[in-house]
Amino acid sequence: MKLIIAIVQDEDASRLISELMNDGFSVTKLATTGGFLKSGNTTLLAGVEENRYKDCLAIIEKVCKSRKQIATSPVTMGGSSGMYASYPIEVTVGGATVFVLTVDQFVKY
Ligand code: 2BA
Repeated sequence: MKLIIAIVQDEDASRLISELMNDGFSVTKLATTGGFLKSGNTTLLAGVEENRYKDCLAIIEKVCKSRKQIATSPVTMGGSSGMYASYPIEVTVGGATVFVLTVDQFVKY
């Protein structure tokens, strides 16, 4: 069995959950926050059988789109002056950041 951890954008989460569930996958949704943008994203957990995890990955790849976002980056001015200025930077977020872990044991009580 594999545990798929997929970090996706909020905009893609509902459709992704629907498509995964329609295909028979069990999913848990977590509300998470990206460390860099400090804005909300969604992390999905899916425990899937070894012979099906590639189908799960294919759905994630199909549904999750990459998008450009503008982030504000703080930069220090003049080293010891202690002054800060912000400038906008464009980052491409997603489609999805996915970790695939091998599960040692899966039990339900
Ligand atoms: P954030 O950390 O908010 O990152 C959002 C996007 O900002 C990233 O998109 C990337 O394009 C950019 N970014 C992140 N760190 C950066 C840095 N130090 N310098 C410049 N740009 C940077 P994605 O790579 O698609 O990541 C989307 C979200 O997936 C991340 O949100 C984070 O929540 C998660 N993530 C990505 N890689 C991860 C990893 N190795 N471990 C854990 N979570 C990860």
